Amino acid sequence: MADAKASPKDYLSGLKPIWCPGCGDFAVLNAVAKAFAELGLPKEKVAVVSGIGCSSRLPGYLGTYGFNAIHGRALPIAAGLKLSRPDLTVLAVGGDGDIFSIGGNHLPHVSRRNIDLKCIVMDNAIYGLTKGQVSPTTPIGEKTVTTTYGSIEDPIQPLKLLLSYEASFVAQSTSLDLNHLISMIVAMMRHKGFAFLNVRSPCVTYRGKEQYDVIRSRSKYIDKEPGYDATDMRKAWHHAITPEYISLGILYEKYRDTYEDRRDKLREAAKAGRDCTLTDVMKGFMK
Ligand SMILES: Cc1ncc(C[n+]2csc(CCOP(=O)(O)OP(=O)(O)O)c2C)c(N)n1
Ligand code: SF4
Ligand SMILES: [Mg+2]
Repeated sequence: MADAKASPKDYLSGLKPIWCPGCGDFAVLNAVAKAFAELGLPKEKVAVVSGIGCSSRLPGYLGTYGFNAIHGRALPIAAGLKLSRPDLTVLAVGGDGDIFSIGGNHLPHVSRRNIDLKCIVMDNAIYGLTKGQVSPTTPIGEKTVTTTYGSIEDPIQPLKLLLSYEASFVAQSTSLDLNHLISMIVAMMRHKGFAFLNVRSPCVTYRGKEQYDVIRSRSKYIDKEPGYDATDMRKAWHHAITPEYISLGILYEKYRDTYEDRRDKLREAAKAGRDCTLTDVMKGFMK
């Protein structure tokens, strides 16, 4: 049952974050607590799972259930948890290194299966915890401790990836706009199915303050366009790949059967014990 009296503070553990002053991850923590309070989620019905990284410390600062897993493995653990405990709201969080690099092979599968869990990436385009190595989202030409002349790699584009992985909810926000961030987290938590939110979250220590300037000067709130329709996949692609601006908002949201829905329908048919029922159920999925 929703706790009407819960305030954002009730969702915090009371541990003092050890992030550097100015780190974008503070805003994500605040936004998550505020979104949980707005949704009135019972604390004991929420589990936040992470991997390893500065950003992956986030579950420790929350007073919900939490699991700090190994590097890159937030998503498979979150998926297993959600499938075995459907009564829980399960949120996976982590960094661009954790989710797109070492853990990158898990994203396509939770997306295409449409498991009812949520994923927030704190994308600072660097490996923060390990002191500033190049990451899969570091822009080409960027100097880091492992690319002293500038990165020679083309970065991946998370929004483009998630659209092609068939994620049923794809959005982007930034630590620089707390209200927008809260609204995106609330929307993703309300979505039934796999929901992905990329958060442009500056690392002041290893990427400097210029990340703030870039996000501030190049962001565009795409869903403020008149007649904006988040179910339009072609528009979503445009906003995901355009080099002209950083798209903020829900790029794509479309409801379809979750993995759990199909599993339950098949189970019901199997229980009925008739082969023809099973075949009909399968045909329904293939439409
Ligand atoms: C198997 C394994 N490989 C490498 C590491 C070292 N390591 C810890 S965190 C990290 C990258 C962190 O970057 P990111 O996920 O972007 O998080 P951030 O610190 O930037 O928030 C790496 C390479 C590890 N802990 N385990
Ligand atoms: S190193 Fe970067 S990502 Fe890590 S806490 Fe400091 S500012 Fe944040
Ligand atoms: Mg990072």
